[in-house]
Amino acid sequence: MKSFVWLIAPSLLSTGLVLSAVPLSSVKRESNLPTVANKFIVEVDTLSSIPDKRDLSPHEYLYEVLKKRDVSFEVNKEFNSQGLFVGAALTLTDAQDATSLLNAPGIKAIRPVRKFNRPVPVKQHVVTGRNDPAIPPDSQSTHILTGVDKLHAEGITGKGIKIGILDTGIDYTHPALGGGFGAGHKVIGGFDLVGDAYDGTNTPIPDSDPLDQCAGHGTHVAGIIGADPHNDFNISGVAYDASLSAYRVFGCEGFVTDDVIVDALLLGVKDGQDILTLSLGGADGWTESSSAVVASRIAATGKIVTIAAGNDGSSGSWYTSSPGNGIDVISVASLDNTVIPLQNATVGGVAHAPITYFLTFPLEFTETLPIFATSNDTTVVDDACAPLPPAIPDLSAYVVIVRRGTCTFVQKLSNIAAKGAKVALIYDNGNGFAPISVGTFPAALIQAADGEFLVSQFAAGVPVTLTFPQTGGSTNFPDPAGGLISSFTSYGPSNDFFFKPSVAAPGGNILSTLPTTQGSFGVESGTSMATPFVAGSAALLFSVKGKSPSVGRTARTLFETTAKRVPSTHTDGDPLQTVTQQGAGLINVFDAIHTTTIVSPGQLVLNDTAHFKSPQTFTIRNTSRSVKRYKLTHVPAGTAETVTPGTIFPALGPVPLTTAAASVTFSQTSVTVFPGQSITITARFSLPRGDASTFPVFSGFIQITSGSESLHVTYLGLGASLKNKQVVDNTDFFFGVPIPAILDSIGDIQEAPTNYTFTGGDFPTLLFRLVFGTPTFRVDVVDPNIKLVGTLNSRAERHGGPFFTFPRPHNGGSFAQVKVVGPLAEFNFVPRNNEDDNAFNTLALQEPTFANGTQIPNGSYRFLIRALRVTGDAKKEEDYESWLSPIIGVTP
Ligand SMILES: *[C@@H]1O[C@H](CO)[C@@H](O)[C@H](O)[C@H]1NC(C)=O
Ligand SMILES: *[C@@H]1O[C@H](CO)[C@@H](O)[C@H](O)[C@H]1NC(C)=O
Ligand SMILES: *[C@@H]1O[C@H](CO)[C@@H](O)[C@H](O)[C@H]1NC(C)=O
Ligand SMILES: *[C@@H]1O[C@H](CO)[C@@H](O)[C@H](O)[C@H]1NC(C)=O
Ligand SMILES: *[C@@H]1O[C@H](CO)[C@@H](O)[C@H](O)[C@H]1NC(C)=O
Ligand SMILES: *[C@@H]1O[C@H](CO)[C@@H](O)[C@H](O)[C@H]1NC(C)=O
Ligand SMILES: *[C@@H]1O[C@H](CO)[C@@H](O)[C@H](O)[C@H]1NC(C)=O
Ligand SMILES: CC(=O)N[C@H]1CO[C@H](CO)[C@@H](O)[C@@H]1O
Repeated sequence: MKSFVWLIAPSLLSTGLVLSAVPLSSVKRESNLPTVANKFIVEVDTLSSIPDKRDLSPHEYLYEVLKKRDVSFEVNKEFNSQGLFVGAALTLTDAQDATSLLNAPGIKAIRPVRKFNRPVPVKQHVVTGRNDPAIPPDSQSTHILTGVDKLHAEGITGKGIKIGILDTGIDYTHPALGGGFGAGHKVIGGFDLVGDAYDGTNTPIPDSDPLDQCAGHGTHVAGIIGADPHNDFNISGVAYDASLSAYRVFGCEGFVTDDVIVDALLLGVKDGQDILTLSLGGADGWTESSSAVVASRIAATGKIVTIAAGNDGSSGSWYTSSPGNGIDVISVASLDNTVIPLQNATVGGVAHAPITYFLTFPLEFTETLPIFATSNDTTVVDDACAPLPPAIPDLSAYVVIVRRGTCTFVQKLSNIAAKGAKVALIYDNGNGFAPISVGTFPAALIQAADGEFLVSQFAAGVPVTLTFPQTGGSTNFPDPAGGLISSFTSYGPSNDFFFKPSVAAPGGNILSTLPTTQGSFGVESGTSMATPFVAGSAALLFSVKGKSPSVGRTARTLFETTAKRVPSTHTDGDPLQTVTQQGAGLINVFDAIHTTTIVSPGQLVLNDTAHFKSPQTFTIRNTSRSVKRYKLTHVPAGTAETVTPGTIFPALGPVPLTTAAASVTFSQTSVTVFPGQSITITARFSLPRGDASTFPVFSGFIQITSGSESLHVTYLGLGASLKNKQVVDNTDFFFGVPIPAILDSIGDIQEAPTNYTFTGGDFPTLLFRLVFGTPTFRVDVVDPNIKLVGTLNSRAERHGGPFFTFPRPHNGGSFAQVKVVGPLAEFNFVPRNNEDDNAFNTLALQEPTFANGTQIPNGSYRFLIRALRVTGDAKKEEDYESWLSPIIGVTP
């Protein structure tokens, strides 16, 4: 969605920090954090070390611990996958009770349950139900880009490999997806973990049938992996002989929670899937959600786990999605296809080449119709924005030609429809050739030059006609952004500097299967589409090298080291795209499978200046039968200025790049490696010059070439210290008034001491924004006269709880020396906010209770908020940013 906004309104987004965008009155006085209140996933350690408990099952032990502590709880789900994850999803009556588990022996971790939105394709052209056998082999272009076509030519199609898809299910009735379910079919199994009615807030109602006919997303994903060739649309999946299983984790609407994803992941492992693929997630920046941790552990056992990097590119850096942030998983970026499958109209009455219009399937008009231009002036800016004058005739027998601009497409089309028009083409005014939103009226965008040609012919009185061929009109339109990283791809790295995304695959403008109830085929864009491409590629790898854990564990390195570098633009001399968006580059599956040089590791993480890790080493292994001589060169990528100069705000995407590069020296710049031999190279890095206040992430490649063979190791570092990055927004930029702030009973900023009765809507709400992720965000109730100066703006002067996580005790250190009356809430690994769909956080204290549910005694207080900076020490007060609220009286 966001990249769509970007297409329409670049001027709004590129300056980004223009507006005090959000009126305070739009802030709802309720809590809006992205987790489920009172739900936790508790992980139980091995019990062998706990005396007297060896005979209990881990779950019996957990419940015994809870009962002993008088915790009232309900079990939502038990997980019992030895070596991967043992524990349970619980709902606690009182969230604060979770703290009582913290120090219990055998309890390994307690994590809040996160929500993940349903994957929304960035753009989608839904099919009208037409079958056009002449649609060219679209997926072929993506296969050619990545060497998959050559593997298919060698007969490598993924036979014998099992892939589990966690998504909205699969429409296995689709003829290109095998037409059936169960043994002997393409879709061999799976499970519906949730049922149609599940929306993320209600109880899942599982059943054994993962059919996808209401959503469609999983069916598109499945076709990218597994569509059988020789279908009407001449597309094929990357690994079309692999066996698929559908784990349905979304209902027809809404979102999914972590506990369901963990359950589906473990079920996939139990069913013996070789590969698990997840085209889902939520912007995060941290590696710590339950599903990210479990997905990473599964990958570490030698299965291949591919997960979308996210579609939040317009929000800038440090914002890749979870569970794709899971440390050992392959997080997938999207590359725009080189072509977009579009339609041609035929021109009559004058000799002229066909005119391409921006639709995947033809406009449903079989007649040849003359054209009518609503204006003869091709520079008019507001063509057809006003009702058409009486002089204009009935338009029902024409193809109406209108210029883009000033008002919405729908408004123009309503005006021409009022004159009886039945079909229209809108010509571009320089905004860009792209899909447009036309409501239900049959219309499409054409390019400016084509529109100008048609209008000039019309004005000259030439009787030009247009025909929309119902078959044979489709064309592979060269995408101007084709071969570049899709602008919607989320930028990494993670806040704790893990290398995300890992690699890129084609994900922009991908033709694949849709449910038979939705037209059977369609074009979609998103990292959701790139992810199954890598899953299919992994199946090709397993089918050639054998599906051993060692192949699985080294797959990411192999894909990364054989990937192809992607530029930031098609302009010569512009830098390569930052590794924070392209990862190690576009996968080349042919090279990954056939290389006779093995380079490892694939990623060198230099970390920040305070933890700078140089030198780094890597090895080159020659697995061919001949002696090879390798040359090493440094190929820098663009340095991402992740923070807008002079501000504390993340730079919005496309993130500005500079050419300030790190320099690298090698222990050897050319080496001879005999068959069977490996050699280790040391690389010493020095930081690029640059303004540390822009938190520049520099990156690039160490290229290793031998003859025509070329591999690379990809590096990533930060020219600043993460601990210097401010996390809490203390500006007035967003709301026109400085934040953090307390909103009073009518939603105004509280300035003076105020008493709250906590009845009839009279309660305080904390409003804050994070401009960077924080490992710990904490709110305490303190004495109004506390001697503490907040590091952020100081002023002269639960349904509140329980919230999604729980305040941990902090023993020792200067943090613990700040005297508090009691904690209100603590949140761990909080993602930063962005500028649109996740713009700020609110915490409504509807009841005057501490985090543990106990009443706050009548009296005067202040709220103290503290946010730990990344890499800060949780025990050190000086590593937190803090803010003291005005005086809040509790006078119920
Ligand atoms: C389908 O693809 C094959 C191979 O790419 C090509 O030879 C054939 O002409 C295509 N068929 C159609 C109907 O486009
Ligand atoms: C579609 O039209 C374009 C522009 O005139 C032309 O280059 C292309 O060859 C046409 N494609 C087909 C399949 O006719
Ligand atoms: C545009 O040109 C056509 C053909 O010359 C003419 O019939 C028509 O009146 C013109 N429209 C306007 C608004 O001038
Ligand atoms: C970067 O350094 C910090 C601080 O030592 C550490 O917590 C983090 O794990 C490091 N990141 C990586 C990817 O090694
Ligand atoms: C708040 O209530 C306290 C105790 O009833 C009272 O002393 C104080 O004046 C009140 N403050 C305001 C601002 O109303
Ligand atoms: C709840 O928390 C408050 C503030 O820390 C504390 O004073 C109180 O004793 C706690 N209540 C219980 C039942 O633990
Ligand atoms: C707090 O004040 C309310 C109303 O003034 C009173 O009813 C209540 O008993 C008081 N509670 C305590 C614990 O003092
Ligand atoms: C260490 C290693 O992988 N050596 C390989 C190098 O190439 C020879 C010849 O193909 C292999 O036999 C070795 O296994």
